[in-house]
Amino acid sequence: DPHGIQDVLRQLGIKAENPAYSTGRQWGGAGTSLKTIVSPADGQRIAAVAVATVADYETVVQAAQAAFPVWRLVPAPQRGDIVRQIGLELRHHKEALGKLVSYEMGKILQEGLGEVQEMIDICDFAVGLSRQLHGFTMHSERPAHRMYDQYHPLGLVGIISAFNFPVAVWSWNAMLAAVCGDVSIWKPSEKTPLVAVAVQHIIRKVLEENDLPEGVFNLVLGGPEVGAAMAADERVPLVSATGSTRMGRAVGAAVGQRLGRALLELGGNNAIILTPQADLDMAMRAIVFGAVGTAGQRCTTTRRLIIHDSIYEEVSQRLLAAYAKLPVGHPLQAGTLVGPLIDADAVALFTDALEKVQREGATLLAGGQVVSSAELHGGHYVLPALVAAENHYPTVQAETFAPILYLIKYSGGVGEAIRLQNDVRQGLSSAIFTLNLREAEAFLAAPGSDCGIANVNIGTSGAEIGGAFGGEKETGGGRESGSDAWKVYMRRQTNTVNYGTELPLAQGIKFDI
Ligand code: UN1
Repeated sequence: DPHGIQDVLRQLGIKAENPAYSTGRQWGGAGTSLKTIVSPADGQRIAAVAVATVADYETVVQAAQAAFPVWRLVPAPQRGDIVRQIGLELRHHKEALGKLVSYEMGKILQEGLGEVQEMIDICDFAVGLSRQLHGFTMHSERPAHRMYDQYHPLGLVGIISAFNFPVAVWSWNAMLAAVCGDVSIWKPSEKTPLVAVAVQHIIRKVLEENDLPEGVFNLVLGGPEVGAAMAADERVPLVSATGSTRMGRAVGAAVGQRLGRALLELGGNNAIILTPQADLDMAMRAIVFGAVGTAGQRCTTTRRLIIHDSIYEEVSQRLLAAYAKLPVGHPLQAGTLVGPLIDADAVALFTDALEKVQREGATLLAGGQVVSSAELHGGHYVLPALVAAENHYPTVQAETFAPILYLIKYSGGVGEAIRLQNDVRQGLSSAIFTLNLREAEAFLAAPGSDCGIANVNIGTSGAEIGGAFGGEKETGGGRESGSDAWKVYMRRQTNTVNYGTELPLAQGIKFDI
């Protein structure tokens, strides 16, 4: 056990076999079928989890329904205090949880720790927010009338999270939901249930010490049937789902069918524009981190580089040099910058996309091989690929969840680069590197980037939690995390109070009875 995994599992309360669901402190569903979880880093068995059934989901929903009327009466700043304590517990377990994220999901330890830091950061954000669930006051058009809006707790919030950010995305949703007075039901990715079990154990101490009822923070380790049950469930007014566009379409349609609220954060096809006035030293670090970080498995991963032809040669040479010495290896090994892909299917998608795009006319410039060294045996490692391509190729238009960076040339002004950047079906993250004010502002203006995130002299990935996170078009339109994303977790109410002695009608309507 060179990486001390057994110690981490012990610290985080992971057993050899773990139950299928939890309503807070209590666990259940141990009798159902077992699923073994292996690490993408070395193929070793980590532990097993029981798979929740729709009946297990029903038990969890009932616990959540019972908890909601209690939890919504706890004053928001006191709900914030619970979140504050959760943030402290996460700090305490940052090292162990970061390591388990790294080992179960495959991202390098630095990124595993960074992910737990995002959880801590959103806790701090949510604590402050718990005293700032503000509405507006308006001036009524009628005399002796007062108008304002207020935000009430919404109810049960379903959280469907993906394997690539297996715990942070839960925290963005669950911590905001908690201070908003909602109770949450978390269905994590089937590929990464153990970190979810670990998180539930970490928050247990806080739930116990504060004597919280069962049902405020729920976990259900189910498959697509459980996701479908949640999406169709009228008792769940908000379903927040992160993952593929295919999954999002199904969830969005089911939630829409019952006129519920869906918060969707789906695929991206993120580009960085490099204009002739880019600071290339700065840009290189952003590009390489964005393209190969998390082995290309972030929804914000840089997938396209739109390069002015006057600097194309220099950029491609510098990238070739950087890619030639990328340390691909075990994610817990110090010095590794590129860990494994999540599983064998992901490796096949990577290889297929490279074959397909070359048939469409692209040139493979570097990487693209599956790594098969004895040292990395059992893991799903690939060499990140650099590909010279054109934006309209069908494979470039699709999101392949792997480290493939497409180099695309433009020759006109920044307007042409922006058109190429926008000419995909996804709209999550985007960036421009330029020291030219006109180019930067054109990129940020209304006819500029059509994405939910648009950065200047910063890459496409690694957003701070303080901003609203999400994107347009096939990315699904939802916003999670910072800014005023909390509003979607609440029920908005407009109130008008008449403290006068007359009953004037709005719009000056005369109606005498
Ligand atoms: C995701 O990949 O689903 O901006 C989330 C980033 C991270 C979150 C990514 N803060 O890259």
